[in-house]
Amino acid sequence: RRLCRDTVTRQPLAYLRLRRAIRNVVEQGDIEAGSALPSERDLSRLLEISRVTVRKAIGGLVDEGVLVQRHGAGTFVAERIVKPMSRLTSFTEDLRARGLNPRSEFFERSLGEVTPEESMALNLSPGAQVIRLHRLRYAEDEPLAIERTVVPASILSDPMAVHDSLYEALDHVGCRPRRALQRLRAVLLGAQQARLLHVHVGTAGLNIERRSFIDDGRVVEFTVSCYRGDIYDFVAELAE
Ligand code: 16G
Repeated sequence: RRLCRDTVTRQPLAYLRLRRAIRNVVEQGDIEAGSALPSERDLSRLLEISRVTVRKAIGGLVDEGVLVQRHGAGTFVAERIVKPMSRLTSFTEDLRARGLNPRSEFFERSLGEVTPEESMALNLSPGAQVIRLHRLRYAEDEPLAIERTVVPASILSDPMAVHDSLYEALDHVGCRPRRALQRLRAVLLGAQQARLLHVHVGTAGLNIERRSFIDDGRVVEFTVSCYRGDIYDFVAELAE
């Protein structure tokens, strides 16, 4: 509706104008999340601008995470995942609550001796055993986060007990996290992380450290997660 020809073509850098115009339309909710954008050809006819310009503008918005392209299906307004910050839930629970199917690809699932850094994070003495998980977390086929977790082996002794969800495994041994401290930091994804998460190098990531505790005060996990900043919104309710 708002994408009329005059607003787009009068500028020297037409593709930047178009890019901004589409972004505004999406941000104002004129096109709903998940819905399809008109085809490149239709947009180019409608606005009387070249397809090259349209393609460039759309490509930029795909890089920004505003739009997503699906092979053979077209271009869609990206749907963001809103994650409440104030609830101590797991990746698996968050996704199931949204009707999505979580799964993990494990790079590491092992038992070993704690490193000095891990012993500080977990309040363990040197020489203690820990289990380590390094995983790529997916919703269906879409990678969403990379996580590295350490858990004291005194709480969970068999790394293979984590089939997919850590919190489910902790539930089984009666050690569900009750409280957690979380630190969130912005990062730019490097080559390796970007490749795993199927995004461009330099896409924003949310680096989140979580230390969770059980009732008796012991630290049950230390996890460093890298969530995709192009699709995740972390929200918290604040009170005075
Ligand atoms: C979430 C937690 C992570 C926890 C994981 C367990 C954040 C930022 N991080 O990703 O600390 O280890 O869930 O999920 O929310 P799981 O039970 O599915 O393995």
